[in-house]
Amino acid sequence: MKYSALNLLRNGLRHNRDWPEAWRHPEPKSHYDVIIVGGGGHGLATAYYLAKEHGLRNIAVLEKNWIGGGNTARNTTIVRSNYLWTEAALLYEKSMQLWEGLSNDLNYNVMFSQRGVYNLGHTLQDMRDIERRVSANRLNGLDAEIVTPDQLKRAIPALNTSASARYPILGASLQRRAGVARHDAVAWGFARAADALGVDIIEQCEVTGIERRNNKVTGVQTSRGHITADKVGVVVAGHASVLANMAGLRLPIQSHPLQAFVSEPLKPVLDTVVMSNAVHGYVSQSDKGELVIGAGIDAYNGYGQRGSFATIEHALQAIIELFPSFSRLRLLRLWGGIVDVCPDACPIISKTPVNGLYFNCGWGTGGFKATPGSGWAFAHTIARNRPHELNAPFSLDRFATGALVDEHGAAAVAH
Ligand code: FAD
Ligand code: PYC
Repeated sequence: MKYSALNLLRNGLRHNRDWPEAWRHPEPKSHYDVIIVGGGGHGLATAYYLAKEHGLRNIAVLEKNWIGGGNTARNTTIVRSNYLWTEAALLYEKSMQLWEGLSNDLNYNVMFSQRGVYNLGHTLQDMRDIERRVSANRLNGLDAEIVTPDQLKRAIPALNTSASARYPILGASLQRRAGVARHDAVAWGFARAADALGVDIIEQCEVTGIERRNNKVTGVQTSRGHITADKVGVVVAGHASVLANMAGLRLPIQSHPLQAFVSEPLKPVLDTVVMSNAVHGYVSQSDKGELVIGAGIDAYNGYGQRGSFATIEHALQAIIELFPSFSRLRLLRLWGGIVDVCPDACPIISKTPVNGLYFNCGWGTGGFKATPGSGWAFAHTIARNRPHELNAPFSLDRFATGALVDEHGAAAVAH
């Protein structure tokens, strides 16, 4: 580890005075080889791997607000790779492997904590699905196991494993390498590392148009002027359809609000992540002590970063069903983000019918875990103008050929 406790102490005593900027704030140049639209984790990771793995240097990330202010900072930080189908499992597992070395690679502590993720089963059908997914995961070389209610009770004492519960717990899948990471740190770490490789990170710069000539991208219009580019990669999560529209494209995506909330902080009570599709809620405990809770998307489409109270009530019922003692806690705050959902609950990492224009979107409720892998695969696709074998199944043409990868089950609670 390259972190220095002495440095931390020195800066703490100086009240952070004289800290250098973590990344520069350059004026936009008139031309870039590659423009990445969207300064969330995925966009920043793409720029970082374009520079690091493909040697490109003349790159800009254009962000309409501040970096990491979108879903990157609004998610509940669950990282896992236990998807059902080989195509998805290998993509998310690539990401998991990058997570495992990310703090060292970026020289920035992203606080990746492999505390395990449990997916509970409450019915015989749940248990059949769990057995199928655990077997498929193992065949793909992923760590996955099935645990019994007794094992659950020992591992998670606060969980209600009583056989007389309204939805008794029959067992669970467990991925031990799964866990959580500090979301802001992921954005800041990628930003600092990309900047160090010469990437221009330009905040407060909204892309308002995508320019094309003879079916080839030529640049973008922005709130800070016109910028030309040889290639443009769009990674704007919930706003992918808006950007696609600027280029005359239509994506098979629906945008929905997804909410989450935290309780007041309490002493350590839950040292893992618990998710349940059946009662429809999930919970973990943050380093600050807050319980981090969420559930499904709000069913309607919209771009407002808030949702309905009915969804919150439903999620809390689920959590109190699982952890009755949590009923004594107060909620501290709640928020929403806009997620972009594809018909098969899988992402799009793809070239488009416009030459030099690429889209990375459709991660729906589950893209945080994919941040490094998504950036890595998208960088390959942009640099080589063809997908890597890991993301080839997630090209746009699957919606024409019908080769969908249905991950509604493994995409889990939030869908
Ligand atoms: P963002 O961080 O949203 O980045 C996109 C950026 O594009 C934004 O900063 C936005 O301002 C910018 N942008 C948009 N339009 C323009 C424009 N015209 N010009 C310039 N910039 C623009 N995933 C998990 O794996 N695990 C979880 O536990 C999890 N929990 C979630 C909980 C909630 C409540 C939410 C909302 C999402 C959750 N997700 C989770 C999903 C995850 O957050 C997203 O899939 C992921 O963060 C998307 O990453 P991103 O970098 O593309 O998005
Ligand atoms: O994909 O694991 C996930 C997830 C949990 C909460 C939202 N998404």
